[in-house]
Order: sequence, then C-alpha cells, then structure tokens
Amino acid sequence: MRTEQPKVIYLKDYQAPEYLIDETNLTFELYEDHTLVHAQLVMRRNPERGEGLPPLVLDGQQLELLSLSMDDRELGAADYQLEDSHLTLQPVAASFTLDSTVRIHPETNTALEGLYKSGKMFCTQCEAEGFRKITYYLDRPDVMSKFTTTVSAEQHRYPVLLSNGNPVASGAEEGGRHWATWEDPFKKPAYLFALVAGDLWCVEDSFTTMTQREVALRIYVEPENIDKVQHAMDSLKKSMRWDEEVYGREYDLDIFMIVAVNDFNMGAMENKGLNIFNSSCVLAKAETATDAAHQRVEAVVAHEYFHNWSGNRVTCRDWFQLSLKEGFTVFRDAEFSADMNSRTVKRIEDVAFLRTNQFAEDAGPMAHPVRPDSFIEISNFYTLTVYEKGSEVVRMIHTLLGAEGFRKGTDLYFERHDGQAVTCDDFIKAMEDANGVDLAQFKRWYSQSGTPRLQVEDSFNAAAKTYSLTFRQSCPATPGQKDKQPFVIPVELGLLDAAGNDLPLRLAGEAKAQGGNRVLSVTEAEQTFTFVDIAERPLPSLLRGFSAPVKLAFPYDRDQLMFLMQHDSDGFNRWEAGQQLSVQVLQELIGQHQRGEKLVLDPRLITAFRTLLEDESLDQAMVAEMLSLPSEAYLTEISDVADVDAIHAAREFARQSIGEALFQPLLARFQANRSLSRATGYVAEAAHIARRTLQNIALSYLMQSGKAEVLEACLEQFNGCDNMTERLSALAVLVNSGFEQEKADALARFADYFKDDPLVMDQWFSVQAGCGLPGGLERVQALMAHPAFTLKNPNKVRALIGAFANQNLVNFHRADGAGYRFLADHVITLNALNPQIASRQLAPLTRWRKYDASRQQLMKAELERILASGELSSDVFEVVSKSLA
Ligand code: TYR
Repeated sequence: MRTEQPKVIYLKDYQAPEYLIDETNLTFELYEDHTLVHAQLVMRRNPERGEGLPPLVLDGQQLELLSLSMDDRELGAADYQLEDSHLTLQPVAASFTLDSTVRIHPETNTALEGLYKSGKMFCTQCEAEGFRKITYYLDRPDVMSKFTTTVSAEQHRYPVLLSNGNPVASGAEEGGRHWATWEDPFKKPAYLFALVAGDLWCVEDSFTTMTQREVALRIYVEPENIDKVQHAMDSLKKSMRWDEEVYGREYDLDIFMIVAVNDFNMGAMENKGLNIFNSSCVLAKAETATDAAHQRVEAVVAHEYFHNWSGNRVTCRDWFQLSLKEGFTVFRDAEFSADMNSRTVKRIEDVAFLRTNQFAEDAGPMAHPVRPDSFIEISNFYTLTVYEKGSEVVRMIHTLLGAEGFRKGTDLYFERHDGQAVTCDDFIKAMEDANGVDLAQFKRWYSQSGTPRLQVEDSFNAAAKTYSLTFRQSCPATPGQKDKQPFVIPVELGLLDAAGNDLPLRLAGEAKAQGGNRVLSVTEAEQTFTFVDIAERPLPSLLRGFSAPVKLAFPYDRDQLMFLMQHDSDGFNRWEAGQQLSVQVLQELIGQHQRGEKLVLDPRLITAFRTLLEDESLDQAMVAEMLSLPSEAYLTEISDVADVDAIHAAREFARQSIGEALFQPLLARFQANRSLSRATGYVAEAAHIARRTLQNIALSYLMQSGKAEVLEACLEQFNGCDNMTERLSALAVLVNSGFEQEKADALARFADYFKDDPLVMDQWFSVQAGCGLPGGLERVQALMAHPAFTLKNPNKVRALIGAFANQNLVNFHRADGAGYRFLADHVITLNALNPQIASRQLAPLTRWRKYDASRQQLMKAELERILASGELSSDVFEVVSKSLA
C-alpha cells in the first residue's frame, strides 16, 4: 500500500529519460515462499538529454533489495538512497552495467500486478506499471530494451517455463529444478515483459506468413481446459491473415504463444510473443460458452495479436498516449469482427455499448479526453474513453480519408515509427503526410472531453427545389474544461424520397450529384448545407453507421421513424430509428408512471415489431437487434434525472405488452428456430447464431405471458439443448420468471453439473445478479457465501458484484441505500486486496449526480465513508476524490 502522498502527473511535464537501458538480462528463481530476481541492466546516459551525469532514479515497489553493484563494484547503503518507490544512485560513467538482486513474494500478491500466482501457476502482468514490482528499473514505455530471461523452478510443479521471444537454451539443475532461457530480439518497454511457469498443456498449430515463413502457434492452458482451445486457435489464424491482407502487417517472431490464466484484472495482455489472457477470453466450446462468448474470444485474440504492430513494434512514448495503441487497436479488432461476422450487427452492438457506457463516463466526474492531460493512477485510465471513444476517433479518420487514404496513412505510420515510442500527434502526422491533408482541427477529439451535441434542423423550399440542413454543435462543460472549440464531425447521410429511396445528392455549387449517400464535414458551431434538385420534401437519414460519437437530435415524429425502420438503405440507421421510436414510447410510459397514470403503450411500437417479425426475408440477427428495447442503463444515461423505478416499470410494462400482443408471431419464430436447433444440433455459423439470438429474445418476451405452454417450451430448451447459448438463455428466462420451483430446480441442476467449471459458474452468478425481481440484494448477498465465490478472483467479483451494480439498476438503487452500502463495503475490502478491481467496481457510485436528491445523499455518504475508511490505494483515492469534488 502507498505511503507517499498520491501525486498528480501531467502530460506537460513529460521529459525524455535521463538514462537508457540497452540490454536487460533477467534471472528468476521461483520458490513456493519467495522469488529471487537478478537483473543485469546495460545502461547509458541518454545523449538526447545532454552532458553531465544526473542521479539515476529507478522505479521499484515492494522489493526487498538484497544486493546491488555497478560495473562489478558492490554498492553499500551509503551509495544509494532507498525510498518506497524509488532507488536513487549516482553513476560515475556515461555507460555502465547495474546488477541487482531482489526478493519478491508472488505467492501473496493479490493485486495481480507484477509477478503473481494464479492458482498453481506463476504469471505476470506488467502494463502499465507492474514491472517495478519485479525489479528496480526505468519503468516507462519510452525506455526500450532487448530482454533475455532465464526462469528456474521446480521441474515437477512447473514443467513449462515461458518468456518473451524465442527459446534459446534449457537444462536441468540440482534438486529437481530446471531452467529455460528466452531471448527477445525486439527492443521493448518493460510493460511488454512476460513470464509464465506452470503445469500447462498446449495446443499447437502453425501459420505460414505472407513471405512464407512458418510460425509456431501455441495456446497453453491448464490440462482440464485443453478441449476449449480450438476456437481461439482458429481466431488467431484468421487474425494473422487479416492483418496481412488489410494492413500489410506480418508476424515477426518464429513463435507466438497465448497462455490462459484464471485470475486476471482485465481481458488480456499483448506481451511480445507471449500473450497472457484472462481464461474467459480464450476458452470456448459450445457446451460451456455462449455465442457471444465465442465472439468475444475471437475479438480479444485479434485485439492482442494486432497489438504486435499497433502497440509493440510502434509503442507509446508515455501513458498519456495510451489511446495511440488502444483506440487504434480497438478500431482494428472491430473491423476484423465486422469482416468475420455481420458488419451491421457488430456496429449496432458497439454503438449501443458506447452510448450507454462511454457517454455516461464522458458526462461524469471522471470525464477525460481521449488523450488525458493528467492522472494520479494510470490504471484508472484504461477507460471506455481511451479505448472505445479512441476507436471512434480513428474510425472518423478512416471515414474522412476513405479506406485507401487511411491505409496510406497507416503504412507511413508503421514505416516511419517502427521500433519507436511515439505520440498520438505522430499518428495524426502520418495520416496528414500520407494524404496531404490538415487535421489540426480534427485533433480536438484528442484534447477535449465530453460528448458533443449536434442539433439538426431542416427546411425545404418547394419553389427553389432546395433542401437545407442546419447543424449546430456544442459540447457540455467537463471537469477542467469549461469552453470547447468546434469539432470536425463527419456526418454520413442520405435523403429518402416518399418511396424510401435515396435521392441523388448534389450540394449547391456542385456540378453533378454524388451518389445517394455521402459524408459531410461539420466543422463550425453552426453550419448549413443546401441540396439542390430536390422536388419533394425528403426525410433525412442522419449519421449513418454512427459516423461520429455525438448525440444527434432531429425532431422525427413516430411515423417518420417507422418509415426509416423499414426503408433506410443503411442497416445501422434502420436499427437506430427503431431505438428512437422505442425511446419515445418508453419515455412516454415513464411520464405516465411518474404522474400515477395508467400505462398505455403506443400501438405503433407493436405494429413496427409485428412487421419485423412477419417479414421472413429479413436477416434474423437484425430482427433480434431491432426487437431489443433500449436497456435501463441507456434510458438512465439519456435522462437528466434518472427515475430508476419509473424506468424499470415502463420497460417491464412494454415488454409485457409486446409479449402479449405479439404472442403468436413470437411463438412461431421461437418454435421454428428451436426445432431447427434440435434438428441440426449446435452449428457455430453466423446464420445459426442469428437464429439462436432471435429464438432467445422471442422466448424472453413469450415468458412474460406466464403461460404454462411457454414454461414447458423453456424447460424443454433448458434440458434438451446441446449448447450454452440456449441453456443460459433458458435459465435467464426462468430466473426472471415467477415459476419459483422450476427456477430453483434449474439453478440447482445447472450449478451441480457445472460446479467445476469456473467460467460457467461466473455466468450462473451473473444471471442471478442481474435479476430485477424484488429481493435482488438479498439474493446477491446469499450468493457471496457460495463455495464457488471468492473476492480474490476478479471474474467472480465482476460476475456477481459488478453485474448487480451495473445491470440490476432497480435493486442496486433501492431507495434505502442498502445497495450502495453493499457496494461500498466490498470496495473497502477490495481496496486492500486488489486496488484496480476496487476502483473499477466503484464506478456506479460515482454517477450520483444522475439521481434524485435522496439517492444522491446516500451515494455521496458511501463515497465519503470509503474515503475515510483508512489507507486508500491511489486507484481508489483518485476515483473517490474526483467524484466528490
Ligand atoms: N493492453 C491490454 C489490452 O489489450 C489491456 C491491459 C491493461 C491488460 C492493463 C491488463 C492490464 O493490467 O487492452
């Protein structure tokens, strides 16, 4: 735990390092009750920083220094200064070799940063600043070094010893121990270092690169999981091919390894040649993982693989530039997933996620630019803003430059900066230079926080046959940023005629029409575009494909939205029209509930849904997306003051009404799809995934009826299916129903069957944690005592506490504040165990400004209680103090 005062670190204070580390030679001796780390660092004065030899300040935390020498001269306590997180000494020559030995305790490391034990294996997590918990070092991404690593451990317990790069030597030692040496020929920052030791099995395959080099591919898992690796392997090979085809990027080592670990703070980590993954992002087979989980594995495998170029070969100069690698890599993995699956569905899912969660972050106390200006704890900045909004910013560049121009830009970026640690400005500069464009104003997306609003008005002049769209942009104040300058907002749009076709688009002043779909650049606070040759008033389809991460407002009426739902040539905007229609209808119900009136659902929503269900020609995945009502979390995000109970009541009422009114067509869709599932068994293809999604959403509406025949169908699916997608959906539907006996039986049978599979048990916890029926908190509290639950495993914390606080809004926001107290209690416990997880779980409490006065009071009181609870990690301290400010 920290004893030095938390310090704010500013981007404007960046300075290149005083010293460089050309070579890093590490030896790890792993034992059950401690580990010895010997580090030999070949160092020199950074010529960029000029003459003279300033003190050398190394980072180091929780290290027990056993010996230190410089150029073979043993240093004593008088030769250096040792503080909580630094070791300072005075070099006497411009080049020198520093040798140190430290003792560390991976066996008691519950923070899961640095070297730690997950179950029986040793593993590491060094991003962002974990390497300083392994040895004294210049732990910053602009210090890049060539690593050679020797690992020694007991042979019997740890037959597999891995590190970055290529294996170069190995052998046996006295006393049943053995060792292996790995050499990574590529210079890298310490955050990409990795080590694994364990009793692991691997699935092996190979990949032939575009220049015909053979690369060995290995995925290591604990023996019981060896049958759940094929999907990740297939995903890896697809990713490697895709990166060659779309970006011209080839893999560079002879071997690429992935290791699955159960205890991991995030999704996965792109360590050079040795990716370490949360097992939830590697392991997948039909019987234990849903379709969504399979798609997540595919996306995360791709994401980490793509980092080999966007992150490793070209890395970040400092942590303020995190989005340089993360925003870009999220964009790359999203496009990969779009190419492998349905492009429109992928976009819908990503946008729904962004608007619900990132927009909330952008409107809250932790709002920060894609490239932050300051932080206390960098771990707190692995955010939706840096990742998802960062990806949207890269997508906008792609939209503005076109696919070819974008590729020219990335080619130049990789060529110019290979082997360097660079900034977001360097990325933009490569885009500018490759395309001869000026992106100076566009760069505001990196420096201004908050979600821009874009108000649109139209006017039609029948006599002149012109149609004008006026855009007004603004951006609300965010912490530290009161006034904002206009952004460059690419607005992709079309104009629909009365038959629903895209009109040819010609702007005033242009010689001829340029297609029926185009991108306008809105660059001013207020700007009007006038289209000519428009004979009748069109209906605009705006921000197609969600071409910019903004809140767009245009005064559509419900009939117009229904028209767009059916006719828009852009699939994303067909969905978006349906969402806007649902939002209008739900907001009306929320108002009725608040006024104590009888709830009446606008029948147009039913009509729109019926049309979707009855049209057999539509893509079933799209139908399923369009039948999904906006979540309670999204309805909260778009409210000024969120009335949790009214939102829940309104949405439940709508679901109930839809289930009743459309019982027959829903049942028809459900039965047809369930019969097909029975006939074919599980098929992992897009068309079948789409079918199952629609089947399951239909089932959840049908169950609202409470009819015995639906219960029977649900139980048949639960018991008779051969895959987790159908089984978990049936379980979720039962859990949310009033059939108490069947629910209890299904939960018990499921847990009994899957008790030894922690990832399946996570899903079992989540389904119950998300159940909005009364008594949610008590159910979650009871589940915390379940033998499969532990606060030490981040996946468990997320599955139970996280799912409850983020997805079960009516129960979490109970008027008496018991949900808040529950969360705060666990944040306080987790603060001591795992600060990163504690700080992330805290997020729902930081959103207190969204709620009524009484809930605000209760939430703030819990934040204050956390602040006063004793010694806080910098992670928790930063989030709590900023959200109370
Ligand atoms: N760089 C990882 C990614 O690909 C994220 C990560 C960050 C993982 C910090 C672990 C960690 O501790 O997104």
